[in-house]
Amino acid sequence: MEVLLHEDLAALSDLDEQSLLESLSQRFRQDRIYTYIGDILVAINPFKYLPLYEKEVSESYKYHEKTKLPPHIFAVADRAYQSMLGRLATGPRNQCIVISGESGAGKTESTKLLLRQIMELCRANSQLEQQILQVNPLLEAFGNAQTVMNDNSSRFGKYIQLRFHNSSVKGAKINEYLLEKSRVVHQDEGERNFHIFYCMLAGISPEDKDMYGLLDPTQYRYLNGRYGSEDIVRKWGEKYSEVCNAMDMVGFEEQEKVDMMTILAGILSLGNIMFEPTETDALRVTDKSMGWLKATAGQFGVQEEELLRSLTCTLSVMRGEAIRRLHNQQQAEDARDSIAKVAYGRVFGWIVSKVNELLAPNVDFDVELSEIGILDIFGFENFAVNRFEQLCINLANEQLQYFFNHHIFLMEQNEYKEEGIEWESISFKDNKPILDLFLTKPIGILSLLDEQSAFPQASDRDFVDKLNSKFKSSPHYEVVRSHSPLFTVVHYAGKVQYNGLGFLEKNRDTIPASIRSLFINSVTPLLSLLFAATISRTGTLMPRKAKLMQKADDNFNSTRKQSVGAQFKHSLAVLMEKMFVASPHFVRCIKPNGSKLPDQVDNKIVMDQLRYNGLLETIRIRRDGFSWRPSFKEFAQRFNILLIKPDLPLTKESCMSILNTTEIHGWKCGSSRMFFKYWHQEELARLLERLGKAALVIQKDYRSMRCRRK
Ligand code: AOV
Ligand code: MG
Repeated sequence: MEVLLHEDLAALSDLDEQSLLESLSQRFRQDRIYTYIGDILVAINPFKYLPLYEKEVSESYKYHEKTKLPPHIFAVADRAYQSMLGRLATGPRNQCIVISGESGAGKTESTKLLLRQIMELCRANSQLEQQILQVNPLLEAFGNAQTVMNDNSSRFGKYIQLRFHNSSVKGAKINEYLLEKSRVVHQDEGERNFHIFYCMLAGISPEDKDMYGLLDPTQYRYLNGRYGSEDIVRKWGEKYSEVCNAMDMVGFEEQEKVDMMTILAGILSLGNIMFEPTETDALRVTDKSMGWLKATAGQFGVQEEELLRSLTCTLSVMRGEAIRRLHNQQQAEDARDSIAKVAYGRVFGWIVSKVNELLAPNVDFDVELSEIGILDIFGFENFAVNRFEQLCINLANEQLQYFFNHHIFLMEQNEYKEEGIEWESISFKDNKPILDLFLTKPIGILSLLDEQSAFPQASDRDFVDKLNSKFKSSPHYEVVRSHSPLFTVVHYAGKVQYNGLGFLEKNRDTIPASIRSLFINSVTPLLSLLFAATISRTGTLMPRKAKLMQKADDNFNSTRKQSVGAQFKHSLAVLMEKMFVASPHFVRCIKPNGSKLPDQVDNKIVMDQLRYNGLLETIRIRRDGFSWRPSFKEFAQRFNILLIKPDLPLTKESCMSILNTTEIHGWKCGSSRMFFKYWHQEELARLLERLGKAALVIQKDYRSMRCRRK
């Protein structure tokens, strides 16, 4: 029993796959959803409310000793915060908390709990704290949606950076990654559009509904003509007030909110515009949807004729001459959908950049800020049909797994070798080859996709044929024999079959100039701003530079515009760079079953996750390894106080004599650094604290002695 209930799996001497599974599910059945592997937190999604996050619990985890309380997500918050303040250990001041797990495993919930607890820790209690906490409901409304894997699935990735000066929070910045815009115009079976549409329709007052020109929800094609039960609609309505409230708190202006909702209403109307061929070459809008055309033009604040033109034909300039090409029905429908996607995407990007503007730290330039970043991306996905979006999402998860492996296995074991520490190597499933399959130049999947996207005539089939011929012998790639352009990637977390249809178009993601000029001329201020400016990779609006760039890609040959794949690759690389120089904290979320049900463990599903996460290997390395490895200088500088000799030379010998005065065992000395087990950090921090307290007592005694003398 003692073994099964152990709170730190790294403390167990003997553990195999089966007993690990048993141990975790035993704990889970007792609602102990959190377990440590050394300094790594494993969290199993309970899919039910647990009384784990109340005020008293939050209080008890502030500045606590790790071993005194059960494992908890609040403990991770505490550790990150204390480390940032330099109270726990040496190492980079900037922290990053990396949360991983497949779709529905609990990453976003963990992120919210972490944010909440960090705000509690820095006792922000200010307007800024409220603003920061309100960002999540706002982004979730616009960026999350129901999928078959998760009712509140994040359809974008985010890295939230909390900025501090000493112990107090000064601001925050959000980086967002690749919103799944295609969801606006299409959802698969059992899925929904972004939450905000349903919330808006459910929560809006009758007067506002009239003002925005909204009709009955079941009428809208982009919502699949589906709505929800009374119960759900009531919840959406409540959520709408929360979102409006969040916008107010964060600092959005009334007019901006009105504009935003009007644009959303316009997107819904736009989706209902249908076309039919005429006897001549031209297309026309069906009689039934003439009303929708009018409504859309009104909502977007544009001329009806101009909107119609940009739907039914393309204007291009060739050798100085304007050429008009009429669309066929399919092209007109594609144009309609791409307007909807781009408008929604821009609104989302604008929200993020506005949030960043409002939450930017208000400090002098020379004030040095430290940071805690929390990474919450879209989890690994494997649906009935997997498209370009899933490919990007799964690539991001590969990258994250690589980051984990690199930190936990590679870096650590390399240092043992370099520093001459005796060590029996622990093998792990290295996913570098899969990352290479995607990212290598010039023949990775993304490069080949870019190459094909640059040919206007190339088809999705050509792209998949290229992949097949280049990668047929790769162990991480499988050719699929089919009429459709299918291919399979063997990811770290399992095989995923992708459907290449639409890859080239989605990767190019060009907006015809006619659409841009249509919107620039909109009388809705926000819409015109969104298209006059561009949103940079970092999420800020850059109007001036944007105009110059836009000129370049308005020339229809958008060769100079970076593809979606290339942008994504770049933003992942920037993120990794940032994370590699911070002190990481890992939270590994596990999904207990595939049915989103409480109190149920599906052994196969959990075992799969334990395996591909490499949890057994992680336990071994945390048990036997030395996860804290300060240099002699770092260590001696910080802990010389234990010897009460501030002028101690910063050498190996000093480190050893410091440690010899303590009762700490099991550490080792390398050639340039010390090697400690994960629990040593806390033990040393405790010694320092005790010393600090003793010093206070001495000071107090000394002062009272002086008083008495007087
Ligand atoms: P995800 O972020 O990992 O999936 P979420 O954090 O959205 O997953 O969790 C999915 C659902 O599980 C939530 O909506 C909650 O109902 C439930 N849940 C998760 N954690 C807890 C918890 N600690 N206590 C109670 N319920 C919880 V995705 O964004 O799809 O990759 O893309
Ligand atoms: Mg999520």
